Amino acid sequence: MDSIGSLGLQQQEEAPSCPQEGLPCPSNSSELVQECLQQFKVTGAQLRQIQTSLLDSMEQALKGQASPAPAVQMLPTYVGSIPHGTEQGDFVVLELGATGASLRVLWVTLMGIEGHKMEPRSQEFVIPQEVMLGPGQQLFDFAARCLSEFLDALPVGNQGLQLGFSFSFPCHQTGLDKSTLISWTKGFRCSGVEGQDVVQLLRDAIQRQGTYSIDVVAVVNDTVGTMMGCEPGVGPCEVGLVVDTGTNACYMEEARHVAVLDEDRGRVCISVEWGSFSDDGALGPVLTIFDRTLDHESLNLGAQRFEKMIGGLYLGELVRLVLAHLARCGVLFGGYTSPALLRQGGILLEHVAEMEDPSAGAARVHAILQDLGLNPRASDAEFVQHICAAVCTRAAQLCAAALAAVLSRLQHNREQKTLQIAVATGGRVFERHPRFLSILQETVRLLAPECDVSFIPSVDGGGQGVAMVTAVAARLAAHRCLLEETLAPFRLTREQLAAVQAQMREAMAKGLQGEASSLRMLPTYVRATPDGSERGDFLALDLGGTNFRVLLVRVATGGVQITSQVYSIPECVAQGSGQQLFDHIVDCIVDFQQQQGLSGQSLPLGFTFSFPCRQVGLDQGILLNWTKGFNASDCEGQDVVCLLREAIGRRQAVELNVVAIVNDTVGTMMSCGYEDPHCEVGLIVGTGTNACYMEELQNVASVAGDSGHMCINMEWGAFGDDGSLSMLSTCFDASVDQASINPGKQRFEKMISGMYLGEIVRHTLLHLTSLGVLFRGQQTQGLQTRDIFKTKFLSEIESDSLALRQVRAILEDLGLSLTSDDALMVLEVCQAVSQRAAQLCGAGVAAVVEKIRENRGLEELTVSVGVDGTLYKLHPHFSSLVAATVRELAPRCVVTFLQSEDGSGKGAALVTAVACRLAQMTCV
Ligand code: 0WK
Ligand code: BGC
Ligand code: BGC
Repeated sequence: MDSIGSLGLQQQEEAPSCPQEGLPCPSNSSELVQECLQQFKVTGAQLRQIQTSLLDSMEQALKGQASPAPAVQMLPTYVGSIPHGTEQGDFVVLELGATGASLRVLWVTLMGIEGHKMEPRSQEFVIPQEVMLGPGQQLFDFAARCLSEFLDALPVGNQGLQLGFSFSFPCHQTGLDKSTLISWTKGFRCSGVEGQDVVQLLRDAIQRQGTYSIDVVAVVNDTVGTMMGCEPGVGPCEVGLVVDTGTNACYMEEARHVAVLDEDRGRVCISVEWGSFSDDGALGPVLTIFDRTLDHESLNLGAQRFEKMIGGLYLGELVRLVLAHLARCGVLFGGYTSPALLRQGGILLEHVAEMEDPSAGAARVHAILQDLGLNPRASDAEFVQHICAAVCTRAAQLCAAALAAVLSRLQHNREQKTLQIAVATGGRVFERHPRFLSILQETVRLLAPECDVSFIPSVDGGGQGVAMVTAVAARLAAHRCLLEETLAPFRLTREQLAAVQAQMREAMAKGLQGEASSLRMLPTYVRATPDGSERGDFLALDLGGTNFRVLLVRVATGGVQITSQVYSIPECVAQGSGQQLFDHIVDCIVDFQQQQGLSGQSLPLGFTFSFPCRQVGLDQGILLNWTKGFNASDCEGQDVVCLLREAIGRRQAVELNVVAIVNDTVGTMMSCGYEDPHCEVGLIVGTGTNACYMEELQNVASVAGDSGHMCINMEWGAFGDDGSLSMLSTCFDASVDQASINPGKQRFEKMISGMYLGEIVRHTLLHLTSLGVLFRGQQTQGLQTRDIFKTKFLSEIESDSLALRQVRAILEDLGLSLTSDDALMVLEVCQAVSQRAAQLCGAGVAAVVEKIRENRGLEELTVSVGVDGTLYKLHPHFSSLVAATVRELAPRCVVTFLQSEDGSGKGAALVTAVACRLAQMTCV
């Protein structure tokens, strides 16, 4: 183990003077030795106290408690997933800090096949003392030189190399490759590094060295490398424990418990940094005068108190301080001391490990003490062995108490009565010290009896593990690139959205003039929004959305009362014959009338028919084409009011007075207009999507008259059917369109509405799976099933309150087994698809409100938009994204979005009521 210098202790020569301050010299030697040994005895109660207090500090730190500052730091490491075992490739690993005054460079080849392993090549470099205490740049330049020297010996040519940086000091990580040093420990004290991003410092040094192109992909704490280097097949190690020059542990914590992460999904590896644990209440009673002396003479006074009782850098020193004390008291070595005994760092871990090793025997102890310039008597050797054992036993017990705290935390997280867990161990105290592990195991069994712990020595000090993290980081980075590449076409720029807005304006103008346009701009013969004077009972039908509804709408002074009944339209009816469909509709009406005791009454009926109809009157609508999965025969080109009346006619004893047919956008506008007269736009974003608005009659070429207004059903679902949106269309949109029953049609709708978003996501997930980015490249039957990924899943997955496990549950129901990275990527795909939909919808609304503003030559327009549709109403972010896009693209319009409470059935009844009122006025 390291020389005195690297012990992190200040240089001091100790004068062979009287016994140490505060310690009486008792009468006989063994009593004094016993007295010293006693000091290192830690009781079960004290260990439990330390375990409990450390657990409290861990929980305080996880919660982000600032004051009092928790005794441990609990640093997130951005390592969220355990290796697949499929990681492969060649990686360079640079280890700095784990083993004190040396750094190690490794070349690790991961075979990517479980259990297949190539022995890493490595080289160790001793770090000169002045480099450990000098300027930071010097240290990183030293590291970069060692890297080159190591690579010079290997046939690497000028290939780009990926490097994993094992940096064993407390760091704030803000990414797998971004880490700021909090404070040096273990004898390092370079200037200009604390508070800096050590990855950048290494990158700069490698740059300055300029010999190899090395990409520093990941930085990890040595405990993480140890945990990740766990022999495959042993079952994932979820704790990494290092006792080398310093000591520390990491473990997999639930991300939702880590306040700083603000992530409620998956697990994340936390570096506990228990070396800084210093709760006086718990540690005070076990701290000896020797611990205080050691700390007092250390480079970092008062810091890393717990580490200074366990770390290999300090065990030798503690033994030395005890031996020096006992020698001065004349109890050992005949009261003779030697320069080595009085010199800090004179006794190293190796010495202690050997001297304590029962197999070493007294002869070996003698030899070591003689090497230290001492002339031991027979009894001295035995005493020295006891003292070594006492110091190391305490270290192992304290380490066990800390580990037991971590195990209790895991047990708490897993809500398991008994916890079965594998702990990866690393560090030369484990390798060199004969009994450290067994004492640790024994004490853990005492302190955490319900935990079944298997200790797995890490194969090569964590090098393999660091390469694993680097491979995972490289894989995640590569997957992230592929994910970004795949999602980039969904990320629309302001310019692209403004272009959609302008194109829509152009298509609107052409449509209104009756010129060729993908926007039909259909007059609806609704000339005014309700003025509140409407009265009466009306029947209303609402066909075309998720549900078919029959409604009784009572419009009275006190407002509007609605009684409604939802009926299903089976796919076979929606795609059967027209006669069958309209007979089914009449069946529902009759059923509703019977239920409401309206049989035989012929109430005025308003028919919300949410499909493109060329209206030639309020009660005449020629169906232009079906959309949204409807495809009943013999309807397109027909007047659907006639089809309904014929169906009524086929049904004996039913009389219905069909007064108006309205589109659901119109019904929604009217319904909201009843409350807010500014409501002059109707918007549907549900199964399908569409909008209507009040246009100046003079601008509607197909309708006579040039004063007043006419509500125009834009049928914007068909926008882009002329190819004008092809620059935005992705291959996934094309797949969805080709698989639809109306390929080439409703292109705008197929990028926005609920019937299609789930399918766009499914096709995108299939593509990412084929790239190996998702689900380990495993294509599942589930994911290949059409319409299996419902659009409502997007709303659920994107909801802020949903933890990752629920996202996982949705996907596992689809037969997908996935990692948290997968689930996070599925979330990003959903976000990209729904965001594009909302922005396109926003660009459409911006085009409409700007048209109204310009129609009226207003500087600024205040207008409300009545909205309905499941996607708009249920998706957690859709509505706010639409509003934000409208604010961006139509800054001179103050737009209020009114969510329709009663659906468009009420609107249809109001249109009917207006028609009846106007009809009465013309009769009078
Ligand atoms: C409810 C309206 C109905 C419209 C539907 C659209 O009453 O007219 O068609 O919203 O939303 P969807 O049910 O398709 O999600
Ligand atoms: C450092 C830890 C490291 C441990 C073991 C401690 O001094 O603060 O980051 O994991 O030593 O090397
Ligand atoms: C139809 C429109 C309807 C919209 C919303 C579209 O598929 O063509 O008429 O307004 O869906 O339901």
